[in-house]
Amino acid sequence: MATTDNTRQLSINNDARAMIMRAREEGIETVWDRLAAQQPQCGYCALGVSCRNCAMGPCRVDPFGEGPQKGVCGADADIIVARNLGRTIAAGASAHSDHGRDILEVFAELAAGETTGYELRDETKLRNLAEEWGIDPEGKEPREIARELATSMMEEFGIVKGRLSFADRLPEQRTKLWNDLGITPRGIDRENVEMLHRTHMGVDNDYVNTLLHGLRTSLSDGWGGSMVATELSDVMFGTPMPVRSKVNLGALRPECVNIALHGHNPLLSDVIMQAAEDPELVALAHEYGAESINLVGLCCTGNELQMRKGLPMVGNHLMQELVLLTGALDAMVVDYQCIMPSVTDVAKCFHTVVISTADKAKFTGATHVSFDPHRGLEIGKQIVRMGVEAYDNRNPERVRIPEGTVEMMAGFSVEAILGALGGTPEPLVEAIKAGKIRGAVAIVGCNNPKVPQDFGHVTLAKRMIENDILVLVTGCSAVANGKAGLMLPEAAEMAGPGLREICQALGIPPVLHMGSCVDNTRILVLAAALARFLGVDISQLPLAGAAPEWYSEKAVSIGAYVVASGIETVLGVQPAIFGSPNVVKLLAEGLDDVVGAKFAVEPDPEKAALLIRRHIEAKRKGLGLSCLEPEEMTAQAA
Ligand code: BF8
Ligand code: SF4
Repeated sequence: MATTDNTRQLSINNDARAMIMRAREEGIETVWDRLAAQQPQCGYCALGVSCRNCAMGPCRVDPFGEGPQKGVCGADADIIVARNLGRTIAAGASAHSDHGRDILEVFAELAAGETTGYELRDETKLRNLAEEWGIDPEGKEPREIARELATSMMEEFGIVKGRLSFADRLPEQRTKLWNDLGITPRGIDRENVEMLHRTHMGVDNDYVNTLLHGLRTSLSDGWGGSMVATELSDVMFGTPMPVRSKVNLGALRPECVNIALHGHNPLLSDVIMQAAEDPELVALAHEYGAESINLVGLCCTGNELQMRKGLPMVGNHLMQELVLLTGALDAMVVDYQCIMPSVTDVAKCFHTVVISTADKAKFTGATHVSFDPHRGLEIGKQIVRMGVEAYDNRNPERVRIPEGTVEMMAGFSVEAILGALGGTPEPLVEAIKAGKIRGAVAIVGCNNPKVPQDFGHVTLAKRMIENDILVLVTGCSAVANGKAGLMLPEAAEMAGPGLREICQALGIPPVLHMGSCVDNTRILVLAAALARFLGVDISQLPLAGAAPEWYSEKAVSIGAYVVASGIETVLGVQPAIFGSPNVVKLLAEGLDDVVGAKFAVEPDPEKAALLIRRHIEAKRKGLGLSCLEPEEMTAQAA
């Protein structure tokens, strides 16, 4: 296999490039090799005009107008594209909401006193949530409140209530808009199931109607399942507060047992963190000659633990194979979502054990330890023990850990941000009014091997802060910006004068880590709080969203609920919709008249930055605030 160094086109991260080179030297296949082997990828699928929803097909519509224009059933490009997009949203929303349900079930079992290793760590948040949900917490024990809250939340997954309580957090303008459009989500599972129904052959054959339900489905995630996940995780594991941490492969320690926690759900990883401190297991690690047990995070499970406990991160999505290539990882513990099936193949080339833990997410080549919250701590210890034992098989001669880590801060929950501002959004609003902060952008989502890893996230974030736009990050974007050194208070030096002044006064970075991907709901909550404070709709605020390197169905759901909540969103990777000019027109133009926000697709982060700046200035103008005119802004930094 060739070992020429073209890795700059694959990642902007030195650690990643070093490990890609090692993979090539050793003939170990990675995601980039498989992407190359897939070329050319199917053009029909890329445009969204292929359908295999029934056995009369599969069908495809010819985008050049020469071949068939309808599937066997008569569905045209509009219907096929809308149905495919609808199913993509439903899959993403289901992933998030099923994660939320898993948290809720353990929360209910905790309330019933049936779990080990879990506590109600944030009682204030529990009481606040109870009140918000119409439960009187007065004179009740925390567990009793939790029981009532759990029941009430479970009712919102189905059709018992017909409404989502968290939607009460919206400004009234948005509530009315959703009601008028008929897109207020009625139940978390219900909207997803209905999307599968609607996209069965011969049900919803009106692409506009299908896409409106797509918005409702995504809202059942953002204001439903994901929000349940975030809020209950805070109650059980603690509401994040600013914390120092670090990132990069250098977080692996050659002298220690290294265990990576990968996936999305904090339920098991939190108890694993407790288990890793168990004196017996630490003693066992010593027996094997290791100094201690070192836990590191990957992807959003890592984000959850970094946000609450400062756990060091080894990387984001595209690092999951590369961390194995260090030869220093003894165990990779996975729960679910975004875990490439290939990790077990790469692990086989080393001594690393891959331990799957969710019964709904098994991996060929992994050892499965079934997670059971009733025996949480016991299972946590069992898993840590497996990691310690695997350390004994490590070949020190094969260990190659790139040196150094980058310091970063995490922990910016809404509570933490408002806390830093003195308990009210007013100082932030005043800074925006005065133009010191022009607005804010949420940069979220994944890595995608079609984009040089982290390039989109970091370039966009830099342009934003240089131009006094506060950046909020979650998911893999947070990890990317952490690696780039943008998530320390010192990074305020890189910001424009206004944002720099505010960050320095508050001692915060210009790029704020708000958590995992389900924690995008924190951004919704913050946006809604700002809008309510100002007495305006969310769509009037100088805000934008961006997903420069997205790959996942979950990211499509996120994009849709962000737009449906009134925040314009720029995607860096083309979604599979371009086979239907009508769908494109609806999403990129028409939606603006309907929900006050729309999508844009812009692969070049410099151009995306300009788009966002212009959008933010236009929103400022709408609010009667000082603003720059479009011609005053160029594609370069101010
Ligand atoms: O939920 S950003 S690659 S790890 S999907 Fe996955 Fe995308 Fe990363 Fe987290 Ni979110
Ligand atoms: Fe073809 Fe229609 Fe069946 Fe899709 S639903 S596979 S377009 S016949």
